[in-house]
Amino acid sequence: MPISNQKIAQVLYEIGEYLDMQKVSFKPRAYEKAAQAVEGLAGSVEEIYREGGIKALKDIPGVGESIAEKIEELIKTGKVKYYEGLKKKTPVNLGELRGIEGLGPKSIQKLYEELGIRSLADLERAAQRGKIAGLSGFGKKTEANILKGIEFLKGSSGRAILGFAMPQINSIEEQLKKLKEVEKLTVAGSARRKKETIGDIDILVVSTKPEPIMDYFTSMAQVVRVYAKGRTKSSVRTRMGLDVDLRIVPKESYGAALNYFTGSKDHNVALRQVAIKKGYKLNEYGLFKVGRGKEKMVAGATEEEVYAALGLDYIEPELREHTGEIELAAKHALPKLIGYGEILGDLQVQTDWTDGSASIEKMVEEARRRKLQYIAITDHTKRLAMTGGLDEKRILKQMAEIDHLNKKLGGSFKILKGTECDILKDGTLDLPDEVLAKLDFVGASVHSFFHLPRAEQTERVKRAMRNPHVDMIFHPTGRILKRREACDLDLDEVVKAAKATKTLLEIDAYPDRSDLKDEYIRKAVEAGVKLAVDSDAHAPSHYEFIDYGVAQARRGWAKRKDIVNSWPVEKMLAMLK
Ligand code: DGT
Ligand code: CA
Ligand code: CA
Ligand code: ZN
Repeated sequence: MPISNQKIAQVLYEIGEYLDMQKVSFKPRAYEKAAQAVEGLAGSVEEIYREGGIKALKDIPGVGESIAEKIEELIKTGKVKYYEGLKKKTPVNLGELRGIEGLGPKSIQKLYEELGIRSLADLERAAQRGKIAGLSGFGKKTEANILKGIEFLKGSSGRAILGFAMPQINSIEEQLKKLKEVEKLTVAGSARRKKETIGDIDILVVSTKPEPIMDYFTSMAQVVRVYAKGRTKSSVRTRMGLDVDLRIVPKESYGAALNYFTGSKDHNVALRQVAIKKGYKLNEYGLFKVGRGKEKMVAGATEEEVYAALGLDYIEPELREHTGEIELAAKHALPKLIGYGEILGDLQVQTDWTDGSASIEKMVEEARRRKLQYIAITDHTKRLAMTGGLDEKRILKQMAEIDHLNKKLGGSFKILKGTECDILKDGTLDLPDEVLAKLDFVGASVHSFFHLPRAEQTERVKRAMRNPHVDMIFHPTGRILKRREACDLDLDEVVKAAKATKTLLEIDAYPDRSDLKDEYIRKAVEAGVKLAVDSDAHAPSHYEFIDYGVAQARRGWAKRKDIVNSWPVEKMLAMLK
């Protein structure tokens, strides 16, 4: 079994965290940096090692001799002795406990030392009995937040984050497509509608010979359980904990089946009502004219013909949530959504000046390779000390470097001088106005005090928007899927203030953020607030997340004119405050 970059990164992260728990200095940060670099690599670390050995590993940014040796050991033996030793010293389930928002390595160490907490179950028991509130440095509020975090984790388990599940979906898709019996294959369900999280993967195949496909599907290497195996439908569970449904249909029914299995269920139900009103019957086999005991198929081979026969314009999968799309399709008034591939620039990019893994040059190089025309360098600011956030002096230095790089580029690509400036507790900013005034682009975001009461949190963000230099609020609600709830914010107020102050709102495409989410995007679009789709890249490979942000924008009914970084750089800059 080849070892994935993700697994290697996880081991490196955990080594860093165990070292941090044991109060070792400097080393934890080195492991974290190396882990980030590994995570962000486009190619396979194992292959890099097989081709070039330790020496090639050391070319990965942040990977020195000692870390390279550990990666080698992991690839060769599946284990790292050093890591096992650290685990023995503090035998806690870091993977589990780190899932609770706000629990860092040092708190975990303390909970272990004082209360013997090793697992999530231990933690929940102790919190329920009020034992955590009594520890110095914890208190009642922390205890309540821990319980909240545990509840949150339970509520969101079972669903996978689309962007993180996508490599798995692609791999299954590719394997099945290689079978000669597969005539056509489409991923349907919530993954086709591009929902931010998916309950399972639904795959639709056209074939006249289902048996060998089902045999193959139920015995793929990643399958750990077969729930059902039949001629038209099989269901399995993968090693990564995702369920996959495979359905095989004949060519004539493909469109109707795709429509049915794409959903959403509410969209399907409403569509069926339209059919009934027209004297038709709609199901996964086709659209039928019903009359005197006889049924005649009128459409079914393609989705387009099904919608057309119902008198509707084609409805993009991202809109199929039964929130008005059918009515508009009947009136030929659906919006023309922003398209994949229409993003020209990325307005949130971190570099190795703070917690990104790559240099400005590397981030520029990859952006150009992906045909972007501009990026804003938006490293963190000083309050976010753990990322090495920039103070006034260092950001001025970075600006000089960007000027220099822009000159070298000679206008073929534009690097914008930007920041991801922390919004402090009271809504003021982490950099002085004189510095913000010198930047091309100012993004501001909340990275602390996530639990302020609604009115205070809303006023905090509004105050930041009133700053004449703040162009955009990054990841406005601060949520992290499966880990942290959104801040309690009055989004209607935020949207109103964005409009009044001409502040942009971000659609952060990083898969576990997807922030703003679809319904809020739609509110912003309706209010005439402009948005941007950013990758929030911390490594070159992260630009690929942009498509998930576009998906989210489409689910929020956004058009090209709503998304400022789908515009050329001059036009985009001209619309900033
Ligand atoms: P998920 O998996 O929870 O993220 O959401 P979906 O939408 O992928 O739902 P899933 O996998 O249960 O079913 C796939 C599609 O099949 C769903 O979007 C619509 C269709 N479907 C499933 N059950 C029903 C049903 O009871 N009635 C109708 N009309 N359609 C259904
Ligand atoms: Ca599904
Ligand atoms: Ca399903
Ligand atoms: Zn951020």
